[in-house]
Amino acid sequence: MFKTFSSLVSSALIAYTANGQTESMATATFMNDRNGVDGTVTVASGMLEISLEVSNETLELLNSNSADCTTNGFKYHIHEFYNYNSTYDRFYSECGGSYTGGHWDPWLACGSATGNDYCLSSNDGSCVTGSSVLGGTSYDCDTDSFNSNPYACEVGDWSGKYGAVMLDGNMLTLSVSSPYEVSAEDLVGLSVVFHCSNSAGTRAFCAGFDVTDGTDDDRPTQTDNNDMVAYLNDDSSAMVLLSNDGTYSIDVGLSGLTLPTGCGDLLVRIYNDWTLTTDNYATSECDSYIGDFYDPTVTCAYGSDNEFCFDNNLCNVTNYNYTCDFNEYGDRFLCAPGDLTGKYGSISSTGDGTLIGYDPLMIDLSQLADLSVAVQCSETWETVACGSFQQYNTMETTGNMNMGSTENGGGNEDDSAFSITIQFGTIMVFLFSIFVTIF
Ligand SMILES: [Cu+2]
Repeated sequence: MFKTFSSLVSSALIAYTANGQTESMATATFMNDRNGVDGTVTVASGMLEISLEVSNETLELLNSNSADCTTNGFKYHIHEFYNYNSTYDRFYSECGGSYTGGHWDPWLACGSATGNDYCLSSNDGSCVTGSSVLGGTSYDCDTDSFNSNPYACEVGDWSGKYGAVMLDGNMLTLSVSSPYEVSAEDLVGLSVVFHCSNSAGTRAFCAGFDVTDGTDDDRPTQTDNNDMVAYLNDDSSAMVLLSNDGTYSIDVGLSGLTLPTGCGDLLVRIYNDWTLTTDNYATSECDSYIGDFYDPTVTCAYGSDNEFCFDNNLCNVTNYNYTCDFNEYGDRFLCAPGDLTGKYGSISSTGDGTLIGYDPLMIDLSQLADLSVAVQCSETWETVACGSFQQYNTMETTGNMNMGSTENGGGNEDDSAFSITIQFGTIMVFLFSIFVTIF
């Protein structure tokens, strides 16, 4: 069973690599002879690195024009665009709103400088208040709130998420990473803007991003989070398993499901409740157990009861349409984190009922503890199976170890035999090495 799973996962990873989705590198380049700022801001494989040297003349200019510009370091954000013919670095008013826009905020966290038109702060006709996922009405993004809920921060509010970058002599140096960070390709056409840390937040310097071939480094994993699983049948052979390394393995247990006529393909989506106390799965009456669609980034996808959604229209804008194009960099942030089908594809009702792969923007698994998953008909929205999320325990002995394979489960004997074989092999290697040492 272990072999089956690992070979499935590695073939999924190979497929992911073969899809041309290996990480590139985005670089914003600052050249000393332009504005006295020299170095780069780079993004690759979920890592953000800043290495800039600011000349004495430039520091004096910044501080003489804006009191306390550099005392508490610089703030820095991804801005929506770079309205120039080149990505060269610029200074002061050349970094203004007409050239760089507001903060890039596809998850609708809605800080005061957001560029997202659906934020109340940016547009009269709009409605979304700051960091609404935390339940309040004002923007709340610092390192702590980002660590507790990544959807609380504007994706582009780097200094909110990681803290201001402080001058060390003339150097600004930073290296941080997160599984929720942008990929290089998300930054095509976007810019980085550094601001004074004074209350005015004066725009100091900026540059556009260039995207080039990068590394094959792995993206960061959700190291502090447990793998989460929702079982969908009584022998736990059907499950939705989301892992902290970004891999997923889904088996809806197709042979055990009774599909209504006209069901169409099957959708897999995350819901925000579980009220069935007697069991952790169901194949009927699901709609009374699962609550509403889990929608932390205010997408207003089908079933969302987010307070800013009105019959699936965000802020009651009638021509709003939820779109999820997960293969399109930048746009992939518009997919609801719980729209597994939107991200991974639907499941054919005539196939084997499984989906496995790698998600470079895996949902924050720490949010799933009280949540559930639903398997639904794409044509009728009927829910044909559901289950509640729990921590996935790889050592558990009650459920079987069938991980999305179409083979039969019930592999406990196999597993113990496998483990005994390993231990026997280890002992033999140990004895052999003693033998070699002696003779
Ligand atoms: Cu900014």
